[in-house]
Amino acid sequence: MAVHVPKGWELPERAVTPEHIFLNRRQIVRGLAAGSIMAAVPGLALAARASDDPSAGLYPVVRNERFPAGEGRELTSERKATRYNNFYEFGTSKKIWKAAQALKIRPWEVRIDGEVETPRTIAIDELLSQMPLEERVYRHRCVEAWSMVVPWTGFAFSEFVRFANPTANARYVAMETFLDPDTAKGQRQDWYPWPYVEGLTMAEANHELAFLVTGLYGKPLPRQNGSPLRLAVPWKYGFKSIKSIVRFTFTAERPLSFWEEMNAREYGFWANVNPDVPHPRWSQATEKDIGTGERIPTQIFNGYGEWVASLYAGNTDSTLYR
Ligand SMILES: Nc1nc2c(c(=O)[nH]1)N[C@H]1C(S)=C(S)[C@@H](COP(=O)(O)O)O[C@H]1N2
Ligand SMILES: [Mo]
Repeated sequence: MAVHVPKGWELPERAVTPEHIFLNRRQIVRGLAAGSIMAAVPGLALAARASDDPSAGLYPVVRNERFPAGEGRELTSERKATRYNNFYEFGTSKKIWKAAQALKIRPWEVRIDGEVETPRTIAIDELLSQMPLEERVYRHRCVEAWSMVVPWTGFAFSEFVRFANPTANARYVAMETFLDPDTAKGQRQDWYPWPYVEGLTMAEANHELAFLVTGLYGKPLPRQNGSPLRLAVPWKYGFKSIKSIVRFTFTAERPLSFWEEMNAREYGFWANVNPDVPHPRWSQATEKDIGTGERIPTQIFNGYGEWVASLYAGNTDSTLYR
């Protein structure tokens, strides 16, 4: 008997329960007028901060339903996703969200150079006005064995590649985070190879899942989540998803990423999620969902195998999964 096994994109959306946006824009404006009352309520202060962002009027945008959250997964609450972060520029604990408010997100320019027809620098708001924004619910799996499910807003990396117009010599794209030790105290710790760098092959960058993120929960991206521009490559460990990007350099040579430079044995260039390849110091078989608190099995390519496995067909690199 032929059994029809549904593909991920055929599964119902019931697994994802969009949470209510607890403040609408009018409430935020009213809150701003209330001034000092805001300071007493941290949640309100943060929402007001997001509305300070000149791109606030672009949100929310329509969700692309092509990428389901997965059976049994719920959206992680906005509060959890914005209060439990990795952003070493602001400290090595998960509680950097307050420190990250020091980040100056305007003016913000993005440099595009290396193997491109015409190197250029573009202001973030100009870039935003040229890219087709959509919302996508993605799973995010940190190498530390925790995970979340969040609605990012952004644009397909392939759209950005088209805009950047790389030459035929480009085989990789390197991305770089800002460097500003005055506001980011973590960058005064000089044993780290600042600035944070990550990279993808051109095939990965052009893959439909590779997403450049500018928003979260239908609002501009909070600073602690990597405002104003970060990457989301959900089939890879979270450290690949570089935050607060200021530069894209197209190259013929594979870039050396921040974590690879720190410890190549533990964190490689590929970093594809695989439950069967343990980290040298812990198992990757399961992960803790920081929303539900449940421990759940980790899936190959974080459950995106049906989309991305073909990218690595015939790739026998022993570091494909770390
Ligand atoms: N520039 C920069 N990008 C970064 C990091 C960082 O420390 N600095 N941490 C990475 C790691 S390990 C993870 S898990 C995710 C965390 O993203 P989130 O805080 O939005 O959940 O960001 C990634 N991008
Ligand atoms: Mo991570």
